[in-house]
Amino acid sequence: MKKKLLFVFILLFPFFLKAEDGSRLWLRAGQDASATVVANKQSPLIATAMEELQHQWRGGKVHLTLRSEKALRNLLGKDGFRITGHTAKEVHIQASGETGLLYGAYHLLRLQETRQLPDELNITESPAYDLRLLNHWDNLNGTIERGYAGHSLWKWEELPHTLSPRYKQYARANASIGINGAVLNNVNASPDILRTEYLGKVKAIAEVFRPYGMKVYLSVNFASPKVIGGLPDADPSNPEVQTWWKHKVKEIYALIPDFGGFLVKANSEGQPGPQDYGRSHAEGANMLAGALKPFGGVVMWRAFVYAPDSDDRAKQAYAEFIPFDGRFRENVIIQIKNGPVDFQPREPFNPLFGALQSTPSMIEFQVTQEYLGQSNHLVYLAPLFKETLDSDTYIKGEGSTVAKITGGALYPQMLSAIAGVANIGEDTNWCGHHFAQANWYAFGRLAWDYRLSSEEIAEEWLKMTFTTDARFIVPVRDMMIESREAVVNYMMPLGLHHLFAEGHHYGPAPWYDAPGRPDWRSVYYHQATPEAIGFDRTTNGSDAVSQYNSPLKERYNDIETCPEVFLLWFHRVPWDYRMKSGKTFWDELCYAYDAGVTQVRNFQKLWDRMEPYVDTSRFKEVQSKLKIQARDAVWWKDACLLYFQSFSQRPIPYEIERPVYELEDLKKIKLDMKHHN
Ligand code: GCW
Repeated sequence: MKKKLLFVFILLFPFFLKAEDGSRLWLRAGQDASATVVANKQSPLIATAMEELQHQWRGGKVHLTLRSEKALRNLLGKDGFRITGHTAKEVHIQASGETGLLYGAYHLLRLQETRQLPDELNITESPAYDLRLLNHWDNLNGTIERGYAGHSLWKWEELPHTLSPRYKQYARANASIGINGAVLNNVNASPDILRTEYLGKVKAIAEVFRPYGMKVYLSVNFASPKVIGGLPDADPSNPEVQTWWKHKVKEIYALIPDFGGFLVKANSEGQPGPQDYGRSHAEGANMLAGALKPFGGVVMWRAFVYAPDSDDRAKQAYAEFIPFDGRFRENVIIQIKNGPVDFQPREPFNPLFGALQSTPSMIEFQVTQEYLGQSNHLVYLAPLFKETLDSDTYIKGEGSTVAKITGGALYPQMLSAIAGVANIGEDTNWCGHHFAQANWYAFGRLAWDYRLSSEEIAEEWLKMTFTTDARFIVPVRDMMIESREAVVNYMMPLGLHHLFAEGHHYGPAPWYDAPGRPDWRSVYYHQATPEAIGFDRTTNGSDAVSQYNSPLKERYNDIETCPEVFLLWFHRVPWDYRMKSGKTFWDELCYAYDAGVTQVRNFQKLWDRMEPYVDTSRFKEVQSKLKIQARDAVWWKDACLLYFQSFSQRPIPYEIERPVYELEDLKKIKLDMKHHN
């Protein structure tokens, strides 16, 4: 009888998995351990490390040792650590900075939770980038630009007196993956953030972050001295303007001694900047850098600039910034989006990487999925991030990857940095989609070590977020890895880009051709005609290829050697062009869209088989998001193929699924989502 009961219990066990809401992220370890932890120094930061280990570590006694030897400091930097000893007996974490001890503690716990702990420990780690930052595009009114997980975490109206418990949970989650700073507000910045009243609120957040090694940064509006300072202008060569910034920076550091610095979007998409006064990006950035320098702050100056009158948006950041290479102060870093246009499902890397040689550059990724199905589509972004990081710029011969350049391994930079536009909001599960948490996680892990593979990161995350059961891990990991190619296939394969509906950037509108800026219309990007499709960026066209170093420029310039994934990015391709597969271009395009739909359908089937391993609520939530994704994939496929067919005048290959929508109906869809361009 007893045996029988046990059998029934085991059989039913998976269905008793406790409902989970995703609020604990990847930090679901039991808090009931009682480890012995000792440290050779006491401080709030070390106390965080000790507390985490005491409650979660199930091995032997842990010694945290802060050491001051120069050799160790050179080896590990301030954030690196060494872990030695024996898991079950005694473990030693050593570092030359307090943050190193904290990261060492989280590393040890991660090995425990992912069941990767060896008996003998001998680990040395130090991060690839000094500054590993999230950029929040959060507005002071609580909305988030391109945020798909609810309102902002920052409750400006109740700060500084009321501190939401989520500030601490947020800092802890970041620290656990090595993220060490956050820009709190939108790059389309309200000048109000610099008012004394708001700085007091920022200070309160900084105090919650500090014991987790997280610094705060702010986006600033270049016109602030005029708007809130009452000056007649914000001209960087005006001594009054310079003095205003100096005083403002002094005020900030008096409140927040470890304040990180400023992020600036200037003369971009209507934001004010030095060009309003005939001054250059360098003059603008240097003025702010001068004010921050005495306090050790940095200026992250964005290179996301494009004007409507250029013949090719993709060329502009390079054209505007290269003339100023070497003219920026040493605490300025140019923050460059991964691709030359705008966070598309696939872009070649931004040619500014590997072209700016005397100015530090940093990479900006978008973790929030503005152009990748937002919080409805399961798209794991590590493969996208790695594609850019691993891209070879050839600036110093083969192997000059974007990662090495931005990480400071090719030319010396005072600081190296990497930023990800956050996908975090006040939703219970933080990111809107349970699997979007993996993108926050992957960003942090790659900022720490870009050599980690997408697979390793997915496995770590899955084990901590769901279960360590291999029957779940292996297939779901493979689905995650495939998901990035899937979204490229059903949205914009073969080098297509920016076919999005205006404003919300969610659904397809390849037909979009309304008056207004040409570079905000889809037809600008695909240029389909009855003869061909694609943007000619070759030496015969806009010549964007020449912004890349040899041998890339030659490779991209020749339609025969251009990687097919970038074909329409660089070339106009006749509909009957023969692809490597032997198919015509038109057929290849149809098959790619169809493959994307099939991939999502397979994700649905796979997920349903995973039901025994996942608690009911998360299982169902992911299941219903996959349904939306499958419907959207068909919507994308039909919209793009039916529309492009009106140019190609060729049949959709008979083996593939027939369209189920009418083009005219799809053109009428207007989603009620409020966003500008
Ligand atoms: O991707 C585009 C977005 C804008 C954003 C801009 C930028 C913050 O559509 O919403 O503005 O990029 O990065 O500045």
